Amino acid sequence: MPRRINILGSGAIGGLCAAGAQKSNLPYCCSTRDQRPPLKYVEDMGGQITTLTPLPCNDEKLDNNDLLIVPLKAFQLEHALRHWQSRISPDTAVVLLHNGMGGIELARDSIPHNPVLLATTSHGALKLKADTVKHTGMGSTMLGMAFHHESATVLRTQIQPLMEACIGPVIWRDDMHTALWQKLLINCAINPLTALADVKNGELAHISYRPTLQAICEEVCLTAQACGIFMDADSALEQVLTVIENTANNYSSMHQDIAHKRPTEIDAINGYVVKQAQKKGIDVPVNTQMLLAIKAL
Ligand code: KPL
Repeated sequence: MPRRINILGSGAIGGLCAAGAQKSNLPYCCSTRDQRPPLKYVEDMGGQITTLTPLPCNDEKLDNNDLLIVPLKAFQLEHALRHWQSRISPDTAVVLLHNGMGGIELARDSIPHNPVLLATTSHGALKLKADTVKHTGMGSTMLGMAFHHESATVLRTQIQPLMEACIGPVIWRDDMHTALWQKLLINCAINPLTALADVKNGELAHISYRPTLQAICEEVCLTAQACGIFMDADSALEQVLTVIENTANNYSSMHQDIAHKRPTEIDAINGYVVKQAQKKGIDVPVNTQMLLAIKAL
């Protein structure tokens, strides 16, 4: 009997996870907050619609037969982990799947004994309606341990195939910190610019955006290097351009947050870089400009 997959929230990436679990015939349930309507439909990139039929969620404490996937916004994590702390056993595996940084610290504080994995994805997904998600850009998902756990090897063999089914292809990373910085860089470049200019990701391929994208990449790479993570600005820009191309038809999550007047993840994205840069005495004017401009909206 495979682990039951518990997916939190009703966000677009959670929807992709649910559709993946369903297509692979894995037992899954979706926990939504308050009165929010549950997700019902997920349209794949070929236009085919999966109707979600999750197992009902019950109030039983999760155990080592469960996997808790937390595809929430960075700023929702603290509240969610505090809420779930008492609803999971110390051996329930938890996967945090969010943009930006801060998850490791929160997990260390609130669920220090649990096996916690981090995931970061470059799939594009969009909520078309309260109950409908569309997969708008093919990507991949990096997965690794958030911090040391004695059963890390066993966990990998159990959790990686489940995540592969939910939101594959999955690439296992022993250097998850580097993977997080690489994704952080992509979000620092694409998310604020698409939100400020009110455009789809693909628009950023226009040459007029190149100097800003390049400056963001250089600043993030300098900051990452000062934090002990090697990243090269030229290949970073190439990665950003590849994601722009692969998710051309997607509105970034920050664009959607601004468009729907929701709080954004700017503090965990460009804000995180600005904070780290300040600590290291590095000037990051373009990331600072992005942070202030998004906050001013
Ligand atoms: O992660 C994303 C986001 O929108 O938050 C990208 C990869 C930029 C896709 O839109």
